[in-house]
Amino acid sequence: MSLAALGIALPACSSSSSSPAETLPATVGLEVHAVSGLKFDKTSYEVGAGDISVGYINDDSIRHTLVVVQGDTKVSGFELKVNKKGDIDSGSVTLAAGNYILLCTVPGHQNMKADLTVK
Ligand SMILES: [Cu+2]
Repeated sequence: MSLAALGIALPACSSSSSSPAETLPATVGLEVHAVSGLKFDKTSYEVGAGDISVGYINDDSIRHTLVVVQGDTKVSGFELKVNKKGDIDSGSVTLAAGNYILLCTVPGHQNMKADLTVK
């Protein structure tokens, strides 16, 4: 084992770049794509219970959102938005085991719906 890397000089600041963070976190537990035809890429998703990192990718050309609903109740504090093709949003939501629905809340997109099984 070597500690020789301790002498590396880091740049003092990085004020020049302001590119948006449009990449997925390395450890996404649930990846959902919005695709053309007002739908998600799958009709059902499955993920382990707990703190779930969700990535939402827009493969369509219009704005979409992603919320989680259980019964008639939206899971509070979680909503992802992708405004245009190629947009990526991510966030985390804590879910107990159970059956949920993924929805897009944009008016007219009520067919964007998928089952989410948390186990
Ligand atoms: Cu939508």
